[in-house]
Amino acid sequence: MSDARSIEALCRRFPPGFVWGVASSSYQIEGAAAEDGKGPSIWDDFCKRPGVIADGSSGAVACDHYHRLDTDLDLLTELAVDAYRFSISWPRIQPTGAGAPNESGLAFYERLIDGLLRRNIKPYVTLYHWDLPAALQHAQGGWAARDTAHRFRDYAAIVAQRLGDRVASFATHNEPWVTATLGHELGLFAPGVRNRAIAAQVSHHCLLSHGLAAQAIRAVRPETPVGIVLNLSPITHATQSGADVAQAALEDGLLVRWYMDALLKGAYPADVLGHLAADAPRIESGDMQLIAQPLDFLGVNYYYPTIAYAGKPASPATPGAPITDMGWEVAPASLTGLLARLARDYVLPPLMITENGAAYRDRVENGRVEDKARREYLESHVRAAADAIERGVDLRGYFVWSLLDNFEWASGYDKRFGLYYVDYATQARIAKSSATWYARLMRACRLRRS
Ligand code: IFM
Repeated sequence: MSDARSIEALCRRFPPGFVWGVASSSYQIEGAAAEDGKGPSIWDDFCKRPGVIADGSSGAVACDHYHRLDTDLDLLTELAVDAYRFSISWPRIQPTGAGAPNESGLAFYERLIDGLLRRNIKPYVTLYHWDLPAALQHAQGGWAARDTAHRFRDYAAIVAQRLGDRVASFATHNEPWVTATLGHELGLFAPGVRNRAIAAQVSHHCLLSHGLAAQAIRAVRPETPVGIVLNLSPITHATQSGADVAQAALEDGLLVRWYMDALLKGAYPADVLGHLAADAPRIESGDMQLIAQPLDFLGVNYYYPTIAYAGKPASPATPGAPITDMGWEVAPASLTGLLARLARDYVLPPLMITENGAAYRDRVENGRVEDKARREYLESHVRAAADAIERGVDLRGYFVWSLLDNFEWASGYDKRFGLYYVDYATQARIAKSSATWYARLMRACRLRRS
């Protein structure tokens, strides 16, 4: 089949209203870390600690997106996507995490949203993608304090009031497991705490803040869909040994069921509570009902499957399997399996794949970036998403991570996920061949709808 025919055939496997997009996050691309009244975030602080970021870098400049907004939005037009998922930097809106909003911060996101709407692109807003105002961390221990959930509710209300009339949806949190576990148990991400009990409490406060924010948004904008985004991975056991099987069940509890059960069943899984024992979070009466209020959508970020081993850390790849530059296994069928499993085990709201993508060692040659491996990764995962729909999963959207190469947290700038290559010395953007392919897919899918 010719390339054009195969792209058209792929589009036909998705329903007409399916939302196609790309995603990014504030700290990873914006830069302008201390401009126009923005307060410092915990990532601004964390990056100053020696040794925590692989290349010693930070998001202080990143892709300089804050100063290149219009030309970056033009890239979205070039890609012909329906939607752009981005996050709002809380410390741009409330520099200390409380009190009156910073008008310049709101104005930036107003410009972003209006720029999208002018280009006929739907704004998918995430309220928290890890850049907590540092003042909340210093004053009260950040997410370890219950009060931070209330501060988040106030921030959400400000954003909903000011921008909510023009956004397609609000996601409260991006990947609360990362905030809790990488940020507070393993200490690999900001704020760099290593304490399992604090991590468990943080996960509860993030979920609680999701519930409070959802209520606040709905009070102001009852028509705007509200959801949350989780990083989910199917967990398999390395061998059939009882110990590996038990470890896989526990890992699934910690990563998947802890969040899914709380949000969709209103209770934390008993086996994980038992495992945490004295480190389990303090839960006040009414918390679980708040957390489990109806979701308008659930965002799933999928990258790789997880292999569990008794007595050693889980691995993001089966030995010998093809991997990306992150060391993550390329396993599209695991995406189909994951979505089908969620649909089997839960009464779900509509699902969106809010992130999927791959880092590879891109090289610019003669002004071009030929990233065949990324294109194949994306195409195989889009096919896997279609397989899930054909198996009955109510999947409504797919977003590539990411629009641009960007600051990949503790890995710094060495890992490139973008459809557009960023030359950080000049801030030039170069469309990779995967961008050209994705734009063709977008145009073909758009034609079907018109
Ligand atoms: O870059 C991150 C993003 O911030 C959250 N999800 C996973 C991506 C790749 O690691």
